[in-house]
Amino acid sequence: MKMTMRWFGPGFDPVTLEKIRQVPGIYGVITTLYGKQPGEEWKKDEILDLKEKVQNAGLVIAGIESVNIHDSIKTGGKDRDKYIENYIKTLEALAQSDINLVCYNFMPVFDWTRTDLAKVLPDGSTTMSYDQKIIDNIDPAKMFELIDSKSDGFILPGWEPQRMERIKELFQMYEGINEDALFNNLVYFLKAIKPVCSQYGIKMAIHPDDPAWTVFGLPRIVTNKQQLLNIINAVDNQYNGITLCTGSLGSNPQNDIPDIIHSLKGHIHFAHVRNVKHNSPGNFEESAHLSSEGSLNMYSIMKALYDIGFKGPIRPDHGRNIWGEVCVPGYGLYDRALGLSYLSGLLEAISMTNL
Ligand code: DNO
Repeated sequence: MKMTMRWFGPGFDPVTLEKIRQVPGIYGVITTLYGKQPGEEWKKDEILDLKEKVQNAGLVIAGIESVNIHDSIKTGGKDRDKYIENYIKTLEALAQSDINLVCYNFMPVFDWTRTDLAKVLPDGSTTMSYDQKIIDNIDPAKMFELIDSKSDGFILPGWEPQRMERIKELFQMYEGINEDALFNNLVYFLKAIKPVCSQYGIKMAIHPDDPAWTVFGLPRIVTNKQQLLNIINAVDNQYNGITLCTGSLGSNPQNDIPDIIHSLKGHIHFAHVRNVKHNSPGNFEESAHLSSEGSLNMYSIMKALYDIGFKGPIRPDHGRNIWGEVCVPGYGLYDRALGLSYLSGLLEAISMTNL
């Protein structure tokens, strides 16, 4: 497995590449052109420029998170082919820059959703949390204001202000789109990009919906083992894979993550490994990575990844905010570095006892 950390890129991330480089065991970063809007084409020179910055810091780009999908593709809108064409050009430009892993999601309107970005924990650190009762009683536009007001001025992935200005219009686009329609639109997209992925060996890794259930009445199609298998089986090709995100899938206690890992063997292209603490049904928070701190058994998760022979990029995910760091919520250096070291330790112990 290749240990990586997410980096939002110059001008967006207060964590520098130089600092990431000093995390022991680090292989590379997972990054993106953060300023790009969904549907916009990425040019090769912009990608190469980003790549050079990463290489100059002694790291590599291990994958892109994310190339976001335009809502017209998700809703099967009349101009979806135009946006798919742009997506294909972007994939070509990435492959021609030797980048062949792309994480994306197919969540309607919002990316991941939290109701508090800075819940205070007993040790004085803060973390992101989710409470379904708040979602059930808030208008989505108000939800954005709440998130935005607590983001310390940083732009959160999927909650970009330009996008949220259009929230009413976005909700209208999804009127009449049920789970079947959303799924068919995903399959249409995957079939359309299949030739370019096959030609260049590009691995597409769909990210699970977070939380792993319906929010604001919007359809969700990536929340459990069966839905993940449906996606893999619909377009069976090596390029069509998943991002195994333990925190997203783990938001639902019904999801048995080691079982999902074994069932998806050969289709996991990328892994986000973090813990989550279930407080009550529909209420959870993002704990520190250790098994003892949350509800997931992190040893079993790492062991399952090891046992299926997963060799791809893996990264710690959302961390708590500790030691007064000023950072993108969930993406400070300190707690993620602790998480990475912990995951590396688990992996070292697992591989040594399996020699
Ligand atoms: C949250 C992330 C997601 C993820 C996208 C992938 O912090 O895990 O924003 O990057 O859903 O497209």
